[in-house]
Amino acid sequence: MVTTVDPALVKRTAADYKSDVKPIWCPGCGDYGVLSAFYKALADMNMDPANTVLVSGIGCSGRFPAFVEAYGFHGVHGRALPLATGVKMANPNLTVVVAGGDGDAFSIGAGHLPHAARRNVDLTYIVMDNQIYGLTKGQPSPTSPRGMEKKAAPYGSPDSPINPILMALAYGATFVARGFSSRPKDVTELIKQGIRHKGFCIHPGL
Ligand SMILES: Cc1ncc(C[n+]2csc(CCOP(=O)(O)OP(=O)(O)O)c2C)c(N)n1
Ligand SMILES: [Mg+2]
Repeated sequence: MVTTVDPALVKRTAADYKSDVKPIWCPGCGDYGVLSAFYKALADMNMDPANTVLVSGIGCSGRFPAFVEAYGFHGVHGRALPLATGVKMANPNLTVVVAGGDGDAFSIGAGHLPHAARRNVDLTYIVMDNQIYGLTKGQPSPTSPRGMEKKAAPYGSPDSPINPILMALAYGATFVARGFSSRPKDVTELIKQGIRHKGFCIHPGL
């Protein structure tokens, strides 16, 4: 006999949102803290995976959708916001969360931020800002501190970093918050507030 259960009556736990794909981030990476905070936020809100979509660009952080038991779209570098805007326009009933890195958000994809903000698209954008291009082995990003020495910047990063919070506020984002991955309880609360917020919200931080 087939019985159907109203999805709203199912009480999910954080473990229910873990996919079969295991993260292969470097040991100690703050991305793990954001991911576990995200599972917890989904569980606290009892989100229905069938109505939840994760969209990302490219980067270590761009692998986020693969680790979550929900719909996902791993797009191309810097184009997560236009993809997510399209998903939300096609079905406004979906909860659409965008995840990505500081390079994806503030470098190659920076041109999309002001437009997502001014249109106040109902998206939650989680930027995992590790102040570096992680996936490609450590080139300076727009948020790298001045003077940061790496193999790809042997004389130190010569440029001053941007301030993503000020940038998001200047663009008119209607919810802006910053968390720290080593404080997952705080990050969980911020993610929940962001998802509940009707409009564009951005969480740069790691
Ligand atoms: C069009 C294009 N340009 C460059 C790359 C190479 N690339 C892949 S990831 C990346 C930077 C990722 O940095 P970030 O967004 O900060 O993510 P992280 O890996 O640090 O999480 C770059 C430059 C690419 N994949 N596609
Ligand atoms: Mg990065």
